[in-house]
Amino acid sequence: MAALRAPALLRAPVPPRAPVLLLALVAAAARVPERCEVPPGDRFDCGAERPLARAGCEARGCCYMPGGPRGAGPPWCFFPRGYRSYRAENLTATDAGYTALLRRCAAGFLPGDVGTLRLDVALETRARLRFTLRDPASRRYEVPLETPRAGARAPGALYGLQFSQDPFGIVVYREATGTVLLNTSVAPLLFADQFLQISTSLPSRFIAGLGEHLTSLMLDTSWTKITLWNRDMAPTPQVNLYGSHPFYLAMEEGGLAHGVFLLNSNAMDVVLQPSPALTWRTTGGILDFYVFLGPDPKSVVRQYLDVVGYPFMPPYWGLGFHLCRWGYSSTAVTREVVLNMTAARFPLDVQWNDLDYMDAKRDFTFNKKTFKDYPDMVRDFHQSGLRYIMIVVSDCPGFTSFPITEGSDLLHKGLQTRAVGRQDLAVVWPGPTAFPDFTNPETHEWWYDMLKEFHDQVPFDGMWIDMNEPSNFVEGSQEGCPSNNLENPPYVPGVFGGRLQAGTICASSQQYLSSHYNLHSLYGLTEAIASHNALVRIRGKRPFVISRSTFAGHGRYAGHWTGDVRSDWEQLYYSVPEVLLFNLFGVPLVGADICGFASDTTEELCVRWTQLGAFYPFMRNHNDHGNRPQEPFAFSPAAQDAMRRALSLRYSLLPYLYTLFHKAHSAGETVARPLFLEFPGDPNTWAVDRQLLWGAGLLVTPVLEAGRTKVSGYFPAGTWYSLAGDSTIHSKGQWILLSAPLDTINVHVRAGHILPLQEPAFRTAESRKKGITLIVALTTEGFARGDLFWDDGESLQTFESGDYTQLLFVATHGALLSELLRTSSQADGLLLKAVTVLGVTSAPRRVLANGALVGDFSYRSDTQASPLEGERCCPPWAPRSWQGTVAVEPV
Ligand code: MIG
Repeated sequence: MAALRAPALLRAPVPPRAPVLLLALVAAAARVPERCEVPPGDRFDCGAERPLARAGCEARGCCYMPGGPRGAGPPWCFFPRGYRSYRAENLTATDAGYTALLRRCAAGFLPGDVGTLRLDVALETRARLRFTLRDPASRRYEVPLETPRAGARAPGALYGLQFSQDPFGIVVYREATGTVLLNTSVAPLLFADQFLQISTSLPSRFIAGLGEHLTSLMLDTSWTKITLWNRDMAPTPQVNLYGSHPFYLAMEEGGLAHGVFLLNSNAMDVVLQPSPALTWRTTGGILDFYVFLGPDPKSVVRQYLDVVGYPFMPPYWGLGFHLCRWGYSSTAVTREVVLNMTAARFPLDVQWNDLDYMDAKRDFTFNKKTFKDYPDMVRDFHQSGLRYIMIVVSDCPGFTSFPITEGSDLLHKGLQTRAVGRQDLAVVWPGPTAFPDFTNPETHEWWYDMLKEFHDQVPFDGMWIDMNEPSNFVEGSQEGCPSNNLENPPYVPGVFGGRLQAGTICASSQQYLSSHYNLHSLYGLTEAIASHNALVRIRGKRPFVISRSTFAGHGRYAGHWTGDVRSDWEQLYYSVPEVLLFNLFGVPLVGADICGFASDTTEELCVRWTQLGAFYPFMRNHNDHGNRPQEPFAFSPAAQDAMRRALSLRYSLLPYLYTLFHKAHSAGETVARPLFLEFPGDPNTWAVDRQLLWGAGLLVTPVLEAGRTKVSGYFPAGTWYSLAGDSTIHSKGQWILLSAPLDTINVHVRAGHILPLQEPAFRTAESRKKGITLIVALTTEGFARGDLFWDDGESLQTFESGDYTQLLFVATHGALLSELLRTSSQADGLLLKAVTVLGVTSAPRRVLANGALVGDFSYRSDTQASPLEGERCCPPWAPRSWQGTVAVEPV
């Protein structure tokens, strides 16, 4: 079996390349030295940190060939073949893997160039290897993420390794196929204090990840620069947004997949080029790579989450419908919204307030006039089965703002010593503001105190943490920023605004763990951790935190909404890949503001957005102040009807959704899932990002364009039943045009799956008490399986402590078996009410439940789905006796 080969030391491996574009070159270049004959798509930038003219370029030993737009295509100044930066010495095997010293071959051209590096390779598991490049002579900043500890080298690895000595390079290939997954010898390694660069070849053009950006699911490899540096920025293509996830998943021929994670939180650019190849260019820290070998894409995601953490388990109510807007200006207005929802018979689980509740826009205060009865309002909501969430901006400069003035209460509470920087005077809503430094453990205590004190007055159920990029209304601080290397690094990635301080605080502000320069993109994550932990202590129940800013590993503590999206069709589409990508990043609790946040929505857009939003794992309608109202009740009766249908579809699917969250939490799975995760062997699925799956069994095909009543969707080979049981698709793996009138969203069940559903209600507290219905979607061979995870919906650690119920369902040979794998007290009240079997090809003679005849069943042969529906078929499947059988006997 795939034993690890002893690493071969290769001499300068020049990857063999077809001379595709050589013709053009030869014509232009009688004088081009051979080492500069590099096809444009294979050129790596030698002057990334500043535009060089010929002399400067050649002084670096690089090749200069101007042509094409500067910065948007092949670099004008690029490395020649065989350019020597570092050579490897003393490569030796260790218990964990390998180690070597790398030495600079000649003086580097960057300030702070590091002459000697240490390479450590750890063969951590069969499918995961890690390699780091550090400066052995100085302790540089490393991301404070707890990662699994590496033991001895894992046997039977899926990867093979080769090193090239001079110039240094590392090659990771797949043992089974020989495919090269990573090859850093395609370009020189650079390692200076504030400029670290490493390139690799890619085995295909199908690469997804590197968020957060407004992008299609698969990235464009024709000279795309992707910048990571958390930024308060309304979603716009090609710019850095709120979060940083330096992880990609790449597809290989035959449907195999691997992933790469660079554990680095500094401002960085990632450049994709046509060869295809990828360059990481970061401004600090160390190079700390994980490679995940899959071999299938689902395993890649799990292996990534093994490193950064599995998602937290949300409370059941958090999967219901959330309603918010900026501009619910008083408790009276907020109460009225809830009344309107009830009167119009819309489900609602969580009512939110934006900044409006605050006194002078300061955290942990409320307006004693407009929100005079705020505590009572929240208690009244609780009485009616609602949950309540309000925005907290404190941690962010924005609104989070703590006015820092001499003698202010907050100073007494010790904020000053816990703030980022001196008292870095950012400006946000309340005026001069300081940002709590969540890398300081003391700040977590203080944060808890603040929240606890507020919660004692206003018993909120969850937190919405905003502006935590962190966002600042002035650049750096009111007094500007000092002048130093951190504020003015030799290389500034392609950040929006052109400077690291743009829209945030000074890079050289000091935090407890390191400089803000290093920690910036962790601000939201560290706040999410503090908030998550504080909520656990205050409420003793599962926390619910939604954050705008994120970093790798965020999903372990909180969810994410995609920020200030515009109310238009383009952004409706982009929300699909965003939700899918955040699932790959391990943040399954994600959604966009339904109907759009910025600008006025339209009725049609809002209907379509509500239909799609019913399939966001986190479903919230939120609106900017001043815009046309967009609560479901604000539209025509026909539109309301369509929205009601979408909401009741979601509420009926919640037991299935909840079970998916359990699998994300317990096994590192995704909830909303791109098609390629389930069908990697079908390359037609790889780029599909206008549809999404829930788990393995449910395919959603939304309308994403105006004025359409038809939508085309890709259906991988197999049988797909409409959820309503009125049509069936037998696909060979093809695009299918579906009818999609305005009141309909297409949802298909994949043959082979059993989904647990529940009758909807206006609150999950109610729907949770209703009977369960199973949708059994048979394959043509008559097989299906599924499961249900159930607990009380909000206690902490139910899975970890074994306090849950789990059922397995299998349909085979004309019988549906239900097996109770585990039960807890929480199963009380859980009843199987009905079973619908899709794909029953002939009318049954009789139906038995646990051996007893079921009188009350119906069979429809008029539709291809041939649904068989048994109501009240299963009284024997009462609480503690979920073991049972429904047998369908053919005529
Ligand atoms: O300056 O709290 O993305 O959802 O409504 C804007 C007001 C601050 C930005 C958030 C948005 C929220 C808004 N906030």
